[in-house]
Amino acid sequence: MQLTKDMDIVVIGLGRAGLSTVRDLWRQGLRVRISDQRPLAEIDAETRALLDQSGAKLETGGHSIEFVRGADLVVAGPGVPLDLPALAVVREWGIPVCGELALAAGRFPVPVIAVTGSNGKTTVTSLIGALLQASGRKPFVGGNIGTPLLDFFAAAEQYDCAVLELSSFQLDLAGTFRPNIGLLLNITPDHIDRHGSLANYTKAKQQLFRHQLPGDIALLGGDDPVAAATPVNPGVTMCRFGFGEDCASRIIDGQIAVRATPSEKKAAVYSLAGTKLSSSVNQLNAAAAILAATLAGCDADGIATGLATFEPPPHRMAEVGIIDGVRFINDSKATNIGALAAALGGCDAPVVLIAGGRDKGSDYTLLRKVVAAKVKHLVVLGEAAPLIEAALASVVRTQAAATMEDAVRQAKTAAVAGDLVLLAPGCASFDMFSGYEERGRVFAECVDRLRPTKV
Ligand code: UMA
Ligand code: ADP
Repeated sequence: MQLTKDMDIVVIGLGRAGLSTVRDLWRQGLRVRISDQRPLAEIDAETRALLDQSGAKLETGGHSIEFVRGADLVVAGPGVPLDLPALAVVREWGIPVCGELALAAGRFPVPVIAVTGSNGKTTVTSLIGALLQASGRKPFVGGNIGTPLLDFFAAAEQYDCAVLELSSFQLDLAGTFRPNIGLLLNITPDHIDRHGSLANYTKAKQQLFRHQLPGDIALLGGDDPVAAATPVNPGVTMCRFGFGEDCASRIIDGQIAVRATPSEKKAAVYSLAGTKLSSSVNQLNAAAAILAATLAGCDADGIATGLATFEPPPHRMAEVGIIDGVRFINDSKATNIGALAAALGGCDAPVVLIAGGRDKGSDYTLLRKVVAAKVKHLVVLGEAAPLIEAALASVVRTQAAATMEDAVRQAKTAAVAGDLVLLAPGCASFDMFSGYEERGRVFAECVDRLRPTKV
């Protein structure tokens, strides 16, 4: 996006991404005004001091139409809803609205690998980073995973490639951003409350490939019908990964066989035995990441080393204890029904499931089949409890819990030796916790308290 020094730019939302955006614009010598819905007192002291020093105009406690008047460009943070009244007016006035990806478009001096999908983004993004690093490369790893993507430009000289995790929120306002290698892992319903429909959510995800040019690469999840059928631009190389025969990166008996080009006679084969990537969803994630790393130029030794040493991010199908023969699994990051279904699909023992939290407009009846097949008892928790109970009580014995402590105790009572107690909420955590990390931590603490005390 072409920016000029005389432009009046308004940034809406001063979170991690918003602050990184402001810094990026300042580095380019541009003037910025900032609007945040939080009252001034809730903005941390360091940020306030920085803003004071800069003399930037700041609006707090909401977004007024007056404040955006006269802007030449409005940059919205990823968490800012697009139907915000101030943004609607801005659009009516013909002022362009963009996000951080649009500001990054065309500026990366290194190859960009970008990962999106409903589930597996963080695991695949961090795994690609690990494979590149083990191959002697210097990747920037950022985006939705935590480090804002515009931070890249604060130290661009340190990196020889960028690996970005991208959310549908970011892709909604991506401008002409294009990755050299784009990965779409899967599409299952999520964030319907924000996007309005599954069709809009799907469109946002597929936006990843919209501006790719001949020579770029699109990698698609082969086992997900929507991802696999995503159209790509003429001249873009498309490969799939998954279990199917047509996959360039194919899972066969827990091993990944990769043919970077169809003409390659012999596949490179990577075993996941002895790695922390052996679960069925992580086999898929490994197939995606290995393919991306191979196409980015990593050699087999580097990839094998990266796989062997990779530590998956926490709160994803992590065993937190075995008590009286019952295994307790923390999958607090399962914040949508696709992740919940995938978690259940990979369970090899009867499951006592703890689910619920803040609803995101999900249709829980889609879980009936997998719940009927895998779950012997369901404990529902949080704001979505009545919705989940209404959708699933006809296929499984269901009980409501008021707190995580209650939920864990009820689950333990319903389980016998050999069963799994699985926390896979299928919902956001913000009704009861600060985030999925706190929810997972509290779950593990409650499990710990079930252990017999030593005398
Ligand atoms: N705000 C407003 N007006 C609004 C809404 C929010 O002013 O209408 C302000 C809030 O007061 C707050 C700030 O915006 O000051 C919050 O900004 P944000 O919600 O855009 O979040 P950031 O802190 O900037 O974090 C964002 C991503 N958050 C979201 O997309 C919601 C982080 O992803 C990302 O790690 C971070 O940028 C760095 O790139 C988190 C996330 O939950 C993990 N992502 C969603 C997901 O994974 O499902 C998409
Ligand atoms: P994201 O960043 O997309 O949220 P994560 O790697 O953080 O993805 O995993 C989120 C949730 O999705 C976890 O519950 C995890 O067990 C599950 N998951 C991970 N990979 C996949 C996959 N390929 N397909 C379905 N679910 C997955």
